[in-house]
Amino acid sequence: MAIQQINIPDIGDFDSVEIIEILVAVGDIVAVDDSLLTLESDKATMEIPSPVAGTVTKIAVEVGGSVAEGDYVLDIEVSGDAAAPAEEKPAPAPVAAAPEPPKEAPAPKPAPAQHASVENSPIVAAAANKPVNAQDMGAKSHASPSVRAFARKLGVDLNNVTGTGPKGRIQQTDVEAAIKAVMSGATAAPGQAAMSGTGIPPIPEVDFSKFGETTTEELGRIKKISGKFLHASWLNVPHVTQFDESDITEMDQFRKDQKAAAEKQGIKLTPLVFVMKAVVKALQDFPSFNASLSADGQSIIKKQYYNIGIAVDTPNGLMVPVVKDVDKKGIYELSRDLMEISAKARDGKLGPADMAGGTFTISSLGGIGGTQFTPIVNAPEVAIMGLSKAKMQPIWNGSEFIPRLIMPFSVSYDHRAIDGAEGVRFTTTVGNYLTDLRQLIL
Ligand code: CAO
Repeated sequence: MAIQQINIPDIGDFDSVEIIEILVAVGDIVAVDDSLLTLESDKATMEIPSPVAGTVTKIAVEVGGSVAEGDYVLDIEVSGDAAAPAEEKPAPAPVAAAPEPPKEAPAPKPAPAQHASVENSPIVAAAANKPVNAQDMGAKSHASPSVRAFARKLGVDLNNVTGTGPKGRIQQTDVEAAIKAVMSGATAAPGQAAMSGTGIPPIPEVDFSKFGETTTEELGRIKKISGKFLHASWLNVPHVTQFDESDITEMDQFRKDQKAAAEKQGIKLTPLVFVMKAVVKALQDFPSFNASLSADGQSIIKKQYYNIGIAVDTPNGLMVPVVKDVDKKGIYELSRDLMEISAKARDGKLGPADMAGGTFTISSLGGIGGTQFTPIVNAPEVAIMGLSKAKMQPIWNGSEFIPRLIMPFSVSYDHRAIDGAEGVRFTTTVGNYLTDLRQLIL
């Protein structure tokens, strides 16, 4: 049995290409066209197929090394009849990184080496700066053909997989992690998202105990439920957050003036109820904020009722009960409703009806602190307001600095439903109403 030295075949216009994988080991039995090495240029990857059948007896190269056409890479002890005389074998053209097959079509077999046209391969097209056709786009993901084949077999679109290998190269473990994420529900199903290109790359799993002590606690039931809604909104809604602030000096003075009277009726007046009223007035001015998109995303459904969801921090997690008909209620009634639903939320006594029918949500962290934050839209609503802590600040009135109570706030909105200019007009309007509550009765 003869030992045949295997050299790098014609690989197109490349002087030196990196070896990113050695797919065989000494002692491995290979058949003709079995892949031996994976090479990668900055444009694409290609596998070097074996021109003979036999047993690998020596490997003369290493991962990370570079090779060019004609370079010796390994020895194969050619087995019996299977071995074709080397000179009769056609020069195996490099198989450029195969494009991902269309969903309906069966995975195409790589063209046999002897028929592969170097001129038509994506690697050559890219290298020659020729336009690469749509199918060739699959070559964009850095992955060896064996990893591509693995992904293809499992129906995973490599464009949706994050590579953790050198230079972001996708490895088999990355494909496995992507599948795992889909199976665990962290992302969409492979048939849908992976193939349609809307899947998200998974976050690699890390064994944190390697770095120090850890404890693992299961998330509470509410957190698990709200987490799914938040994640769905984060992924589906193109968010924009508009930051603003409002001078609420007069508003807060009015609130303090009313506080004692309110307390006599068992009511605790906080800035939030005034904000609710100001928001509803602004929603009437800007109906696109009191709306939802239709399921097909082609229409906007504007609501003529004003039910404000209030994010409530409970020991079990975030809950969003809804205060109904805010446009029809006075400050005291709203305060009563707010106290009632937040108590119910904290006691875990909210029913489904208490949380249904919201048209816009307010998340108030003002009682806790913070300067600004980016709330996540409570989809299918299209906008949410975040309130932060009001602080006394020196404001220039044209001739001197005067102390004013300034409340920062933000509004995140679904950019499909609301334009940026409308976004800032809305926040400016809410801010103006809060600065001068008298406008609410105009
Ligand atoms: N700036 C300054 N002070 C504020 C303020 C603001 N924007 N908002 C409230 N305050 C003050 C209140 O006036 C009150 O002070 P006093 O007792 O001196 O009057 C104090 O902060 C506490 O208010 P509160 O939080 O009890 O009442 P609230 O009406 O403002 O809020 C509720 C009610 C249910 C929204 C709130 O208790 C809560 O749960 N907030 C957290 C919401 C949350 O977690 N959001 C995040 C969602 S995303 O993860």
